[in-house]
Amino acid sequence: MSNEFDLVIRSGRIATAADIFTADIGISGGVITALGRALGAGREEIDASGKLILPGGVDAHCHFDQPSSDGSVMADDFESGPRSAAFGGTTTVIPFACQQKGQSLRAAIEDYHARAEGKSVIDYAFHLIVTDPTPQVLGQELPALIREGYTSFKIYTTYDDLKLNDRQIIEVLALAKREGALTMVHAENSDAIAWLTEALEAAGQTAPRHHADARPAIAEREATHRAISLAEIVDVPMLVVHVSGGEAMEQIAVARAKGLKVFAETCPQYILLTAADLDLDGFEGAKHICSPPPRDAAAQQSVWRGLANGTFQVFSSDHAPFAYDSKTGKKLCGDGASFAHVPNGIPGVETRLPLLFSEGVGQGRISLNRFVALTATNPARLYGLYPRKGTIAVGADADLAIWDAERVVTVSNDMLHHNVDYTPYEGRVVTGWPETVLSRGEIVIDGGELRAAKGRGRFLECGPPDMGI
Ligand code: DUC
Ligand code: ZN
Ligand code: ZN
Repeated sequence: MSNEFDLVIRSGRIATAADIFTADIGISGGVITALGRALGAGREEIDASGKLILPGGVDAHCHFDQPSSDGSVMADDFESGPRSAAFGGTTTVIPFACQQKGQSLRAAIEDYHARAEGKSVIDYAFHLIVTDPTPQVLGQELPALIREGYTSFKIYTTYDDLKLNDRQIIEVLALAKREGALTMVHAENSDAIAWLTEALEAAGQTAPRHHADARPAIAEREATHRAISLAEIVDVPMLVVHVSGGEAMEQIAVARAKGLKVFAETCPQYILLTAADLDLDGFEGAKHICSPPPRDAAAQQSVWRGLANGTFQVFSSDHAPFAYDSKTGKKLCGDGASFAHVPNGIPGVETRLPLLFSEGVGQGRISLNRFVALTATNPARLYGLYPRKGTIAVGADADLAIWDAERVVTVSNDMLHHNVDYTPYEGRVVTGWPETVLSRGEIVIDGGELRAAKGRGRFLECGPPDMGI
């Protein structure tokens, strides 16, 4: 008798955003074709009894091989970044294609496709970063790109080479409304940060820990409020990325209570780090310089509440990889340079899921269904990849992570697969780790070993955002 399936995964405990049940998964042609008990034979079979099977994670905020105007170089490209993601149970990444001011958006996306070509081990889409919304960009390029599958873009309210003014933000939001795209906003008040930075530097307060003083929660709150207000004027949904604590969350919660479609994302650094992690011996605190900065224990508690109560829909890594001991990384301007000249960002694409699983599900702060929603289903929906990605259902791509939910792992940089020379989570003990990871039915990670070929990952065109979550 011929095999009914290419692969059958037997008897795993399956969790989606809605359900938890034990079943076999039948896979053919890279797609889930059956869920049930005692399915027919597969050409290959995996016994997953005693294991947890989750949809492969969708990391909707990560940066790979993104050039910067300061000369810093990201440590991960489209080979090492997605590889590291896969080891951590993620099967889809959505990095950014960043327009440089003066550059056409079309040229930016072509550049990033060239950077990614033949490298990624898992599937990937792109968000755009719009830094120069010229009439040509707004009138022609962006509408065309949205129709071609780039249905979300990020805009900044800070960084001189990236930020938009309020008028430009309104124009971009209006375009998102016309074309049915989703705008992601980095919300921090640029002028307040510049003024604080100057004052701190004038007082000789340049150590890494002063990064947190230069970018206070109030600056994030103000810009979050402003971005929400501009979206309300235009009457369009939008998403606030990398929210760090209660101040900005209050703005989002009030807006949502009023019925506005404001979505929000947070990241591991805001539940696990605080500003104290920027205050390490010597220059070591530079390892934790990211924006917005991690805050304090109260902010962490607020973020946990927001993960549990629905203020946040998305939990992403914001993997922005700069090596610590490198002249193109954290030491770009030397060991001991002012915080203002340290590249912003921390690595985390591989640790995102195990950290939230252990600290969130394991510690009873969020349910397993909510974990799946935050890390896979919601980002797939918001960014137009659902139901192909982000769930376990008949017809979905067989993107799966088989977890040993009991496995105790001490995180160390040696065991990770990124190209960064540190992890912010060194020595942290977690319970639960993805051991076998499948992408479109192909085993990519097998018991902790990479099995798949570089470049097998495919580019994904995103459909319209599903904002009904
Ligand atoms: N914003 C990001 O989204 N990532 C890294 C740094 C930043 O400011
Ligand atoms: Zn940002
Ligand atoms: Zn980012």
